[in-house]
Amino acid sequence: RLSDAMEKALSDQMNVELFQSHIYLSYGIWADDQSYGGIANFLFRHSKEERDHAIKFMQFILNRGGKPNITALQAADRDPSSLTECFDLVFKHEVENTEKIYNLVNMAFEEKDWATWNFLQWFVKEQIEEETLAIKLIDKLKIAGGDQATDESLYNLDKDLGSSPDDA
Ligand code: OFO
Repeated sequence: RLSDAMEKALSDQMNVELFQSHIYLSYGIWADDQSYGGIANFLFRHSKEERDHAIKFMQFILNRGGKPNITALQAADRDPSSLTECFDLVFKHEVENTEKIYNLVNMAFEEKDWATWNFLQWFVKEQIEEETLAIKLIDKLKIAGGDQATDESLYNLDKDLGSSPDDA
């Protein structure tokens, strides 16, 4: 069974994942409103992934006899001022989340809670992929010309992100 401290920490992380989902949703709304329909689509897809992460935490806590607790969600950040800022913020949020996952791994290790430690390894791997993906986004935008990109290169980037699978 989970320790009380671990149950609370995993439940908190479930809420963090819901917040991540919230953030991607808000950036997606911003992008769509700026007429970047493809980028919005990418961000909306990712918002769903973050919700799935929350559900994984929820399910794990339930399976181990605990009870997760849904807390109030913090409001999403203000809108980004540019695509560059939007992608930089995506990266920043992922890095912060990685740190939270590492703290949990450390806690599982200290408690010798190997079931939780093993469960968290999926997230360790996932965070590597998500940070790589965020770096790729930043690079793609740089290649397109960053905030000085022409309409044509932004059009192509938008089209590319609208259809490419998240691990592309
Ligand atoms: Fe993008 O993070 Fe969930 O884990």
